[in-house]
Amino acid sequence: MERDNTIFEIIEAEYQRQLKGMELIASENFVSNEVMQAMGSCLTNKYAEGYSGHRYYGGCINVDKSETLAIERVKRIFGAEFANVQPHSGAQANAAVFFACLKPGETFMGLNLDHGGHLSHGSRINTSGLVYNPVGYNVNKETGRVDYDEMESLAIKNKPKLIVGGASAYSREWDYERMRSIADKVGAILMIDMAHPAGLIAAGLLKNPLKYAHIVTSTTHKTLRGPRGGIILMGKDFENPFGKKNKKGETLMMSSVLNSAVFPGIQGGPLEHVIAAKAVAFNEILQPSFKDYALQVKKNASKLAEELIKRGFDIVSGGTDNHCMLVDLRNKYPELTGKMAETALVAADITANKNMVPFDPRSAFQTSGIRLGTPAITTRGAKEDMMTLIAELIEKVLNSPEDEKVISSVRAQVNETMKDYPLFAW
Ligand code: DSN
Repeated sequence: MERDNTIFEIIEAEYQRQLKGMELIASENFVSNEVMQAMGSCLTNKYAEGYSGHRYYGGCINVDKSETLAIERVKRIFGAEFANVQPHSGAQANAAVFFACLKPGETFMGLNLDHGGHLSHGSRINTSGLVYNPVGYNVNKETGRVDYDEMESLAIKNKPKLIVGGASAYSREWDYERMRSIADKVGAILMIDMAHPAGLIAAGLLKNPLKYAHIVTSTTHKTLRGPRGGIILMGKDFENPFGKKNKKGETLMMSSVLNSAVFPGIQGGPLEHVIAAKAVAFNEILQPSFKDYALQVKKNASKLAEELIKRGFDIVSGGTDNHCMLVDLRNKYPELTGKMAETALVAADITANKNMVPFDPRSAFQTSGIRLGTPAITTRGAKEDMMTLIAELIEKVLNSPEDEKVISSVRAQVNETMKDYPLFAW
């Protein structure tokens, strides 16, 4: 059979795009060669429905070992008593927790999408918002931070069975302790989706939600710098409070309810090649160099926010505690939408995404903001000095978003600069 050049040419073009550009999408990163090799391995050929030692297929001796290793390593990283490494993505991990904790129509709470929340936390166009009954909480208009007083009064009023914390576009630390006390007050399960800051949590630079939440979910490909996928963790296992029992009439532990919710609840065969790649990434996270990396991600984000503020940009909440920030463009460029900004920046090989800002008068397709993050550019070896350059280049492009000459000169500078930075520098 002839080589499928068409697709490999597309892959090569994408590789060149990643190599030449400045990657500022807050949820992206670059994996190591070993993570890539595990993902592109023969493990993709194997069916392994079930869990290690209890599979529905023969020949699982090797994938049993690699899945067990992934579980042991991720438990060590976060101090977890339980881990499920099979979710195909963060949204699948969340869907499994919802399936385990809620019946159709039951109420849960999550941060509203247009205040930084995630589609799978109750958007009306996602199963979370279609099958269950979401009640959204918000950030405070003045501070740009989660309004825990509003969360508490909404919880008392709506009696949710599940309260979800975590976000897609939120640059501040969470008050997990307060959330747990709200959840306990109304008898709800507390689930934290730490997908965005998980790498900084792994490095001990942000609070560990496993100490406060009943259940924690994450992706593995953002700040954790692993393959695209999801995980579910618990700091401590507990008897499920929903009265779910096994055939002998014994109350099931939550770990067992969660495992069944992932498989056979919402997924079939696990992606064992991706699970092996998760194990490789978890081993990288356990090395001392990961802490240096995570610290640099945080320093770079603070520096980028500071440099943008110096140039008159508004950052929602006035700064960042983690790897990302939301830039509200309305003050500096009243006519410029997030969509226009994204298009102009991408044309200059600076990749970022448009994002709604809290209380945004524009739609999700236009938006008034852009979201920036430093995980990927830091993997390439960027330090604080590059953040000053990035802020300068962003301002230059957004001052003249339709000026081809400006855009091509910035693009040339970006491409020249990135020649000295490999995709994976750590
Ligand atoms: N789409 C991801 C993000 O960009 O934050 C979340 O799943």
